[in-house]
Amino acid sequence: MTAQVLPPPQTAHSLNSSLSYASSAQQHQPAPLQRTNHGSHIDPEMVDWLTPTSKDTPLSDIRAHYSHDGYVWIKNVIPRSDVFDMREQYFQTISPSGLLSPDTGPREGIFNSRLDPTAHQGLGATPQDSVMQNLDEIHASKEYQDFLHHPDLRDWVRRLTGWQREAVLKRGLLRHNVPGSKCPSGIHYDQLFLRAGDPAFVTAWAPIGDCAADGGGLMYLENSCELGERIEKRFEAQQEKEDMPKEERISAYNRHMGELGHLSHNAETWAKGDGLGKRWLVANYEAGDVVFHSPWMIHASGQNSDKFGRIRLASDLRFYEEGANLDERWTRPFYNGDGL
Ligand SMILES: O=C(O)CCC(=O)C(=O)O
Ligand SMILES: [Fe+2]
Repeated sequence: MTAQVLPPPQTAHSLNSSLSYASSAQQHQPAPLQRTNHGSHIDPEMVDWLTPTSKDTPLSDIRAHYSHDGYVWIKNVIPRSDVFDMREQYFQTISPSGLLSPDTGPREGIFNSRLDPTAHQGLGATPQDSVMQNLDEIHASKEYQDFLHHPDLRDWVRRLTGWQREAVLKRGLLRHNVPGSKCPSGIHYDQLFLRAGDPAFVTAWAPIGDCAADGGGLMYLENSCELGERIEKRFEAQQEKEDMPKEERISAYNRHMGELGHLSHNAETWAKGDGLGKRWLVANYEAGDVVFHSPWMIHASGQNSDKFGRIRLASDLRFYEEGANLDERWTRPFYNGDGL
């Protein structure tokens, strides 16, 4: 029997005012200031709240929300203690770099504010060579590979998509972002990095710890799936015109791409221009939450300005339906130099 596949985001449903996910007390508060990678504040008019969804929302509404908005942020998917175990394991493994504040533990993950943040960047930005071996180790660890297979997470993937069986890409990523450092992730949609496969996956983004809205979590460009798809079509047309070899076309780092494969690192100027004036949606994430987003949804991480000095740690992982045409380059755990 063929498994049911979600309709493409934003094409299958018109906005339906009866959707029950819509309101939250925080949406009446102004969102906190966000910084671009250059350190300036983003115009507050361009920032609003992401909409949370509770687990007991009817499944049809959850699916409609994902299809219409390109994301669904589900609360309490994974037990908090499992998430904090992963946080502890990560900071334990990379603590030889000395980034933790003295007298605090790896489960807390507090940055030593006496250090230079730019010397302690994580994956997605430019980590120092000395930490690379530890990053290889944690990504290959049983604890992290088990996390990618967390039964509660996978259960939600199947519920959301209707797939009978899902395949998780072993190349999940753990990205830390210390207060004051560059954002690990510039503006992008995920298909840009997974071009060798079909845009038929679902990304699960999980904060590994609590992460306040000014703590460097993901921010999503509202209603941006069509725009993401259009931008990719433009790239494809250019590549076609130039008869670019396939290996270059599937690279997120070919000559048409920006720094580190991203569309831009300036969340304000880009959103006002190429982003068509759309707003960034931000959130107070808690350990256990998962945001599922579409391959075309445009997003970036904010700069971490956490007032408690917490290091933002998050993981992104991707699921296809079993048997789908997936990007084989992502089927091995991350290692330094894998070129992706
Ligand atoms: O955690 C990040 O900074 C980036 C994650 C991301 O881009 C994703 O989950 O697709
Ligand atoms: Fe992404």
